[in-house]
Amino acid sequence: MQRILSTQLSAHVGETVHVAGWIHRRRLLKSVAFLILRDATGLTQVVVSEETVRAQLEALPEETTVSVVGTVTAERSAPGGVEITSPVIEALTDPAQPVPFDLYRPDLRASLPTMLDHAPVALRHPKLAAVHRIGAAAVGGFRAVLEAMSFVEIHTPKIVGAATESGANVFRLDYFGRPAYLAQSPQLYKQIMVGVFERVYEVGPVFRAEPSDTARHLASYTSLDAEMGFVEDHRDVIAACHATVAGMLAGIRAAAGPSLDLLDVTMPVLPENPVVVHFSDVLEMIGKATGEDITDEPDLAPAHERWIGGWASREHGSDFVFVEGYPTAHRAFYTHPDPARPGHSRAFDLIFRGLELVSGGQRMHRHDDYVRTLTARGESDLSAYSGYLDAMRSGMPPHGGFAFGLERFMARLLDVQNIRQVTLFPRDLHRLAP
Ligand code: AMO
Repeated sequence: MQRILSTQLSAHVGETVHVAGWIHRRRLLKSVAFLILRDATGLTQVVVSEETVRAQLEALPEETTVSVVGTVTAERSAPGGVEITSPVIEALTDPAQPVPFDLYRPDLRASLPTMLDHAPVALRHPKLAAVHRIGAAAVGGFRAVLEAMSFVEIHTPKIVGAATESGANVFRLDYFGRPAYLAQSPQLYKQIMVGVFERVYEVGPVFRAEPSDTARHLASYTSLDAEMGFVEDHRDVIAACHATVAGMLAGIRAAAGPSLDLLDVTMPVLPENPVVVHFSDVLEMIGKATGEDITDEPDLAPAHERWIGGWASREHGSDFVFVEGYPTAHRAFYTHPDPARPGHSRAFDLIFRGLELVSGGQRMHRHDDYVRTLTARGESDLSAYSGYLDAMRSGMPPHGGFAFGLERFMARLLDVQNIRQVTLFPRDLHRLAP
């Protein structure tokens, strides 16, 4: 008999059906026992009255997978208004090993380390699973909106010959006797691919050897990258990034409604037009508001990001604010300087509820500018950049792009303290398993 899912049961009242899933909870009362069965779509109540079936159920702990054949019966108090009666139960595995938490409680009561140590089972909790359903919907929205804007999806190498972001946090590895690195970003390849498709995007893992333990850094995270050609300046890139955020939020609303309800998520406010403020103006505003002298800061500290996030919310009713014009010296080598403001660049960050979510900007596109910049930054051997520099020598249009950290996005969206709470299997200074 073909298996059906818990959400399909109500269409089969009076029929004999086959369901299967995990034992979410057993309630062994005196006269009757209940088996709450969990599948990917929800819960099914199974009523056990017969002695031998009850004895069988008593020996099957929570999380054991079982198959049940029984009759669908209307019952108003059961999940979905139906339950299964007269069941025949078959265990599909050995009885499950106990875990240090109850998955049937509305919230998983365990510390973060316990949850992460037991992630393969903890992730089955409906609220934890909902986090990753929302993440999947966000990525679906990212893909859909970029496809609609004629971006082409690419897949670039994750083992590379050059550091792209900064030499400091790169994982080195032995590549058949030669030095190589785990890709810190698809930056160089996505730029090269603008020369092929004009507009490209990528969803993939990137690697950062983050030397410190913070609540917002992972050693491996999911980067949502885009890059586009023939831009006027970084403002075109900001417009595309803004549209992408809107697409991600729309994707989540369309595909993850029940998960948003389960987690009681307050969806962020994204105004129709992006809120954009210059880096120098941010420092000036913070200086005025706090009395701090921060006019020479090369970057925004986390406290400054929180401040500007609060400002955007108060002044513009927006959960998002773009900061443009970061000092060139503090950005990656490919950053396009702002010809109108010496020392400042056409790079931007997008701050979401007070945390940096996106970096992006216009890139340089002339070969000689790259050689000069890389040399000035102390790169004596440019051979590691040879393919990239070849592209720059062969007619690259003015271009720019941006990258989101998916886990950062999820952390702010769901308002959690630690990025690990929204990461499937976090990798950090201490954690390599599970
Ligand atoms: P950047 O290094 O700023 O820029 O990274 C882009 C975004 O990725 C996220 N992020 C991280 N998330 C979790 N753990 C980390 N260790 C971590 N590091 C970064 C942040 C950040 O805003 N090539 C450029 C992007 C571009 O210009 O297109 C880049 O990688 O959300």
